[in-house]
Amino acid sequence: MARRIILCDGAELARLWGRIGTGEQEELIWVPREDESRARPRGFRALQGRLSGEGIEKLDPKEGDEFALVSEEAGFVRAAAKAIEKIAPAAPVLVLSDRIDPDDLPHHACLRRTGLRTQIRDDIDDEFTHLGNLSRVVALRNLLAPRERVAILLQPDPDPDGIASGLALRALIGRKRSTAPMVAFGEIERPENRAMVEALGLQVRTISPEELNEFDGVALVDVQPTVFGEEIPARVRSVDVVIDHHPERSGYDAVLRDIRTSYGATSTILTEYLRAADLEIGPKLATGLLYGIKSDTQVLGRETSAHDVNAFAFLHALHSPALLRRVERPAVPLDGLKALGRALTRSRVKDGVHIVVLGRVREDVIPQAADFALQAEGAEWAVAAGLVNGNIVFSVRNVGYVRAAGEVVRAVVEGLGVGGGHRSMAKGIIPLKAFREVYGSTDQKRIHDALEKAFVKGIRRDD
Ligand SMILES: [Mn+2]
Repeated sequence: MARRIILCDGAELARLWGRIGTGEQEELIWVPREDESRARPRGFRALQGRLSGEGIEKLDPKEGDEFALVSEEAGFVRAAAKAIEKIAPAAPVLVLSDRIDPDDLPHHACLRRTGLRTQIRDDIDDEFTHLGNLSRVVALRNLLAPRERVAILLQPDPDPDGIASGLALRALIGRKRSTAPMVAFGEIERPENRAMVEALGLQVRTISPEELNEFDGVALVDVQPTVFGEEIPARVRSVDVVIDHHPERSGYDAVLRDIRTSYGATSTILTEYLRAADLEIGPKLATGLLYGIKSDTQVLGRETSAHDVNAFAFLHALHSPALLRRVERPAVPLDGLKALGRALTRSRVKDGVHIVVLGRVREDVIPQAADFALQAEGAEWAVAAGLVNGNIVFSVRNVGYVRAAGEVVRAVVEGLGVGGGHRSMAKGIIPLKAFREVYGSTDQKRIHDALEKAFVKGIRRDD
């Protein structure tokens, strides 16, 4: 087990540490002061010859060990940091001090400062978690800094979690769109995802796998290389960085890999990175990450970890509610609203199901119409359907405590089209041709009645 080597400057601070209580990973070292009595604080080893002697070498740090310096003297911290750098150049250092001015801290590749008496045990554990994240950020920056052009590769049809994570990674490595563009092998297709990039003024470039060779650094967020299938070029099989929360896959190389499958969103990992690095998070980035977590966890529903909740709370204080509203409720074209108006004059709530058939509309109108239709009194389910490119596209919403929407949609489209989704949201697509073959016509009344019948049946099944 990796150690936390705690160096306390003098017996008084050592005793204070002892009173706070010690963790089992901690190795307690007392650095006696010149004028100090020989009485060794309980639980501590004395560092013979102070920081300059052989004592420090005998600590024999291993990879993964971390240090803490407990002191109120900048001189001690500087000397200790220097001594540690000699025996363990890569080891992270946590400085615990209430009085040292941050400007007086030594320059060190991975050093974090926090309070001392102001801390309680849980906070110290948290700080080590931040330090662990900072170590990853430092490694990430060291790896990517010399690369001229870095591709931030997202999954095809990137979703809000991937897009926000890409934006955060770019901020972490201090790049702009020109030197670290977000790229994907497919267009952003889902209207909700397009709404996000439009509202936040982002760009995701669609590239071919071969175009990846134009970059001298490749970082994947919210996706792992083997997702792209067997035909992927070598450049994607051996990348620089992979940060993801999906199940770990094999069959590829990454210099830095951070896969956290217990997390509900990659945006949570990146939020922890940003926090650990003490980077200022503007409202745009905070809103993107907040929405990334919100959409990947179905608003902190299933498969949400305490990390996601913490990150969400942290981002919530920084995000822009106006911007979030624009992402979640993008502008609806007037003819879309009029189509909804006409559909509502004909709609009814039957057995808790509210169906609105919009006719020909822009696709992004459909999910918003479904959200709105769910507000009808007595409705537990809402289905909004529209005609898009020769298909009947429909969005489904429910109140959450009923059957899973994705399940019902799969039953409804069986043998006709494709569909799926989550507990309270789902989407289905039925080609008009397939619908006509089964129902004889594709007029709006026929679509309404067919969907109503299929949904009522699908929802009541096995009840
Ligand atoms: Mn994700």
